[in-house]
Amino acid sequence: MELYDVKVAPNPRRVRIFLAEKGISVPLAPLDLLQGDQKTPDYARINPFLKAPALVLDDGRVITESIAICRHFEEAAPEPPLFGRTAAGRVEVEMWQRRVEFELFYQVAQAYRHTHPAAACLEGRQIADWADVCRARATEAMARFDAALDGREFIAGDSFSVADITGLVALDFCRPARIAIPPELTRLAGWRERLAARPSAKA
Ligand SMILES: N[C@@H](CCC(=O)N[C@@H](CS)C(=O)NCC(=O)O)C(=O)O
Repeated sequence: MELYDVKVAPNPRRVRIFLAEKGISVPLAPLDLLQGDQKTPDYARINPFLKAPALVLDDGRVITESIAICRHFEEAAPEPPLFGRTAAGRVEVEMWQRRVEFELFYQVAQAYRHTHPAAACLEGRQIADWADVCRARATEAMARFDAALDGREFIAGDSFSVADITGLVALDFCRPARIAIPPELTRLAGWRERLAARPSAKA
């Protein structure tokens, strides 16, 4: 088994944090996106969508998409459950995972990709106006997550989940995306601090 990984990129980090929470160790195959490792013919055979991470299993199957890779490890090692323990819990985690991914993480990533000089080689054409739209959407979403965190330790309820992992990665990526976290969103800031304090955050 081998996990194609990028040390500085947020999607591969989601998988590394997930693995750290599960206590699973997987050999990593590092890619350098700025050198174009994801666009080589060899990597295109692994992931035709030219993105990282990608997990190659011992039987040759390939899993891409961070959440699908996390799901693979959840099925292989159910404890601790990071996709919810009960039926209702799994529904709740799915809902929040998708909300965090599309309302926050995607917006932050797009703002980064359309403004940061280092991302020019990834995006081809950077559109500053689109980055502004995404920044505004990310900031609006932050206020909604802040409200949702009222009385909650974790975004999907009482237990840490994959939705929290996506949230931490998204909030940490605000820095290179040049998105400020509004200081009045104290519940959001507290959530981030709690997640960042977990040993897995260093993965
Ligand atoms: N939906 C995919 C997104 C993967 C993705 O966008 N990965 C980025 C790194 S965070 C990448 O490989 N970018 C390379 C490129 O855009 O050329 C997932 O969840 O894994």
